[in-house]
Amino acid sequence: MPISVIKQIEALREKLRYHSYQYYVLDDPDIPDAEYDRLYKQLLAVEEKHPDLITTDSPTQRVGSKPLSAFEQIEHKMPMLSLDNVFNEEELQAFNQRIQDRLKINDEIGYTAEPKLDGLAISIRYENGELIYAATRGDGSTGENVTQNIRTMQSVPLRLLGNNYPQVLEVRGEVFMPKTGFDALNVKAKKNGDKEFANPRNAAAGSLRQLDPTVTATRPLSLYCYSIGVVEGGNVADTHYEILQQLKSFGLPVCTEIKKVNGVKACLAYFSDLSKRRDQLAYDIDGIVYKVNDISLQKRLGFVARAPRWAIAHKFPAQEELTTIIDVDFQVGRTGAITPVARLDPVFVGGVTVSNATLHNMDEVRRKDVRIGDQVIVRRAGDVIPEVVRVVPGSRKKPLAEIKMLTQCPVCQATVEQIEGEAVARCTGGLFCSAQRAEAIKHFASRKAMDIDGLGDKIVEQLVEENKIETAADLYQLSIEVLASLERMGEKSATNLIAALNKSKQPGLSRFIYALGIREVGEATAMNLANEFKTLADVQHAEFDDLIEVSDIGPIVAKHIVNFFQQQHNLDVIEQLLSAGIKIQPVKQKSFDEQSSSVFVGKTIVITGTLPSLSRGEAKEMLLEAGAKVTGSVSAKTDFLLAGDKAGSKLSKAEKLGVKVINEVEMLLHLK
Ligand code: D41
Repeated sequence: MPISVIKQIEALREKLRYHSYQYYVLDDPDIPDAEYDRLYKQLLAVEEKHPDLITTDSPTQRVGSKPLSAFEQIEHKMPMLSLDNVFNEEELQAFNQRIQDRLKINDEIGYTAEPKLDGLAISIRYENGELIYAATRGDGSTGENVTQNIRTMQSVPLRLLGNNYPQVLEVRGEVFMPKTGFDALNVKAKKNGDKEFANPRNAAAGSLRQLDPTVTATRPLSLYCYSIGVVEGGNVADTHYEILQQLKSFGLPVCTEIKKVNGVKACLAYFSDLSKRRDQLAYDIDGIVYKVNDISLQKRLGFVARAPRWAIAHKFPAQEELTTIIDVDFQVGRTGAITPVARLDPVFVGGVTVSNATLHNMDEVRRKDVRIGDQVIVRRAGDVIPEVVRVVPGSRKKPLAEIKMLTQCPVCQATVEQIEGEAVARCTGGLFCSAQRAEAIKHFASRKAMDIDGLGDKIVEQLVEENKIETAADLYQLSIEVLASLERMGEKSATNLIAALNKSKQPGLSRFIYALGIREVGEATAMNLANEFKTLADVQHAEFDDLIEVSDIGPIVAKHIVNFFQQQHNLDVIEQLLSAGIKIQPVKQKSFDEQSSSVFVGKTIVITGTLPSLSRGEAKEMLLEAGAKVTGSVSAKTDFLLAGDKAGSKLSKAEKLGVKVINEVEMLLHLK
């Protein structure tokens, strides 16, 4: 191979990368598109003559050829956290105050302020400058491998620029669809008789979840990076703002609106400025994110549950529109709660057409004095269920009938009960009520639960109504024939659904607990239960007193959990699920060294012996600050024993129980 060819190819690739960088990252194209195309075609031609010189990081290698049959799961080596919200100045002040109190700082805190893009969070891993994989956020611990699709995005470098990047660099950011690209995509969809997308966020999500990367390649997706995950073999700056500048210098796109601001007043000024310019931005945003700029302060603040204490999303107010209530129906939820739902004259609000809105419960109906025929204001914020806010004052021109709660369940006719002191009314039919059963099964199959692809609400309703299934466990006994006999189901979708059911058979413990649909046990609580008890059997047998020890679980939730596992039919369903081949994956206990700087969050730690430099009180304070629980005695629930000199009986007990023992240096290293 002549050296000159290799050099020519590399020079062309570098030029193309550089011009892409000018265009996508700096937003400052330095050559006309036609010139870029000419260079690109030149590279294609040379590569065609020398196929053995094609590398995966070549600008010509964005679109892989093979569609996938499903996305693989990828575990995030450092979890992708979520963001807490505030909705007004007062809540933002309180956020800032908590930070000042914790850090014991009276001066104004330095923040960065950035638009909160309305897209999907992803993580992209580079090793030695080369894009290795990209994964969606998923539940924060595990996401889907969308590498093929991310590679098709022109703004995502397949190779980082320069040579100052760390050996391993995970970048986190938001994939979104700019407004003009979205409009063009919908015009095209309409012309071709395809389904249009409701809003840019849905379009971005749909495009990223394509199994065929050639489809994704035609979609106008963009990326802005907003933080980093794992970094190895290299240094990053010590402020958030400078880290973002570094990312930019590696060729990664970063939003140009990000600013440094000091104190709450400056945050609010930024918020107000961007609110005014929101419509002129090229992309949809649903708020502003503020982050403590200094990384060492971020580390001192740590995390609670799954969100950092050092960042907050300040959401724009929900959008509101006027419409009319055509009717009120009652829906039965999986726990029997009966919710009044307003049927509306369809109205476009917050990016989608809304024709139903919740009225929550009868207390709310009475408080707002909502009646059929009223003109009302409906509100929709982000991904929240639309709600009726209030009746338009003075709009009721004639007397209208009051809305009354039903006395019998609209589905199973069982009595509806209203418990003293509770706002919600409930159907007493329990599992005899097909609506409750159907809702429980829908919840079981949903994305954040067992994630059974293709088992939509309508299918579950049909299966339950036609008595083809009674419980979630029956799903795993369905045959292709039975499924294919359903309305709007063919042989092919039936086969796919069976495959999806099989694929769902290896859930993590927290997903499985969440899927059971125990009252008030959401994703975060399920995660806490899994981490605390490690096995399903231990969760099942946990007593009230053990449960209230778990973070986020109070007496009411603890009681719901105990009740759930006392009911024989629930135990039967669990038994049937396990004998249908569901294998709950063991809770992963990462080795100490693999864990991120947040190793102590939510962990139970015992301190013993004389530490070389700190007093036990000081060590305790630092650990509490890092989100740990510090207790006095070693038990099976202890995560770490921090041991100094003359550790004595606690050390021997920890060793016997297999509790990880660390010393002061190890603790300090992991607090940094
Ligand atoms: O623009 C966004 N949507 C955005 C999302 C942003 N600008 N910054 C973010 N920062 C974080 C932390 C502070 C946890 C690194 C985020 C998100 N998280 C986020 N997006 C989805 C879940 C969390």
